[in-house]
This record gives sequence, structure tokens and C-alpha cells, in this order.
Amino acid sequence: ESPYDNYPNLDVINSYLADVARQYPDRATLVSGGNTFEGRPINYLKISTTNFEDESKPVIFIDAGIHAREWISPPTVTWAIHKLLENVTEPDLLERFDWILLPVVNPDGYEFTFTTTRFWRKTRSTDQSPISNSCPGVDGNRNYDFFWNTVGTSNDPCSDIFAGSRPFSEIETRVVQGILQENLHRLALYLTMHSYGSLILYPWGHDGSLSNNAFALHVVGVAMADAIAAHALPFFPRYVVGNAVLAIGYAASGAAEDYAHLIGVPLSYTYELPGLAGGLNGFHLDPIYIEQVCRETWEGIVVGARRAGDLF
Ligand code: 0X9
Ligand code: ZN
Repeated sequence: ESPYDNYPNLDVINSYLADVARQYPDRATLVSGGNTFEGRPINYLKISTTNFEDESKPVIFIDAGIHAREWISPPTVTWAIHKLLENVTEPDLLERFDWILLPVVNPDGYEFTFTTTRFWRKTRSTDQSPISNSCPGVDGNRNYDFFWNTVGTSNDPCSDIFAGSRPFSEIETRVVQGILQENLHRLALYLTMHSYGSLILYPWGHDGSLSNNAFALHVVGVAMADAIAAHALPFFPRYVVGNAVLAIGYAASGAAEDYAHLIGVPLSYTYELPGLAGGLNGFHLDPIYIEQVCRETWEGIVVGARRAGDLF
């Protein structure tokens, strides 16, 4: 029996963050990035073997859970925390980088998927208007200031891809923006964890064009996918690595990995973790595979971090 046998609710994740921060006070600092519309803290860990505030090492930032229903994503980030603090098999990664690990960007939505509506995607905010009161929530991955609300988005608050009233209308995206901006000069790698589809996606996601760093983005993406494949179960689909539009088949503006790359993060990816099913079922990967996906995803993170460090 392992804590990774079932999907953790928000309290379990927040308790874990608090516990490891207490257990490893010289390496881990728990930060509350801000309070959501419903008043929940957006918690993350800063991990450093020296002093994070010295700003002496490259930073790797990984977030998950911006889309509430994509339940396999937060455990991949708590697993990374586990591997950096509790079961250190890659000490080089701990020494070489400072880490920011944010398992649940959207705690209001995440909690809502446990209590009320399993396949809720968005945040839970409303403005005062009647329409928004009857249709709460913004798609966090359409809310970043990257060609905001131009393609693959909606102005309708009732839509699952509602871009919000303006870029960064949501505290959830402002917290991620703040982390990216504060650490911009030393961010070597940004990963934002989603599901599903077994894809590693890189910019640009609004029109399918390639950034000046596309060659490195592709090579490091393939290295991560190879590492995952070497540790995956035989019947798991092989990750496809590519430009976000080409690999997933649609364009969408206002996404996190595009915004991070736009402002200067050289290696920025969206992971679409395995679903092993179609339709909404893909968002509910059988819990027997949680630990497997966490283990193989960690192998991708390890290789991505080392490559990012070499290129930085
Ligand atoms: O549509 C999304 O936000 C992501 N897929 S999901 O099924 N998890 O919702 C894909 C985002 C891809 N990245 C960009 N379009 N930049
Ligand atoms: Zn998603």
C-alpha cells in the first residue's frame, strides 16, 4: 500500500507539502502564492540545498493542476518533491538546481472535482454579472498574456475554454506569472503538467510556428520522451514530441508554456500525461497506474533537467 494507490484530494496534497517543509527545513520552503476566489492558498515548495534567495543556481519550475479534472498531473509533481527530498537517487539534480514545485495551480477547481463535478476544468471565479454567476470559471490555460483570446478560446463564460475578462484575470495565472517573472534570469526549464494524450508540446501554440529555440526544444523534448519510454509499461503509448499545434491538432492562445517562452524561458513544455482511454475517461486514468506514471515522468524530468542545465 502506497500513498500513490489513490488520487489525493487537496487536503492530502497540502498536508504533504507542509510535512516535507517541516521535515526538511534547510532544503524546502513552503510558500503560499496567493488566495483563490474561494479563499484557498496556492501552495508551492522552493527547494534548494544552498539558499534559494542567493539566486546562485539555475531554476527548474514544474506546475500541475491548472485544469482541475486532470487528476494524474498533481501526483507527478508531489512525486518529484519525493524524489528530491525523501528518496534522493539523483543527488546531482538537487545540488545543481533550485526547484519550484507547484502541484495544484487551481485548488478551487481541483476541490470541486472531488466534491461536486468530477470533470470540471476551469477555475471557480465569477465577476458580479448574472451570466458569470450562473457560469463560473475561467480556463487558466487561455488566460495568460500570449495572443490572449485570439484563437482556440471563447468569450462565453459558460464555455470550458473561456479566456476570462482580460489576460491574467485569475489569481491562479498571476501566481504562475509571478514565479516566472521573479526567476526569469535563471529559469532553465519550465514544465506544465496536463492530461491527456502522451504528448510533449512546445511553442508556439497559437499558430504552429516555431521559436528561435525550436531545435533545442525538440531535441530536449525527444530526450525526455526517450527516457520516459525506457521506463514505461509496454502497452503505454509512446510520447509524441512536437509543436503544440501540430502534435495536439488545434491552436490555442493564452497558454502557459507559450507565455513562459515568450518572456524568455528557453525550454518550456506542456506535458500531456497518459490517459489510456478516450473521451472524459482519459482524465480518470485508472489509479493503479498513478505510481507508474509518476515514476516514468520523473525519468523525463531527470533527463530534461540535465539537458537544460547543460544548455543554460
Ligand atoms: O488545450 C489545452 O490547454 C492543453 N490541452 S488540455 O487537454 N490539457 O486542455 C494543450 C495546450 C497546448 N499548448 C498550447 N496551445 N500552447
Ligand atoms: Zn489541461
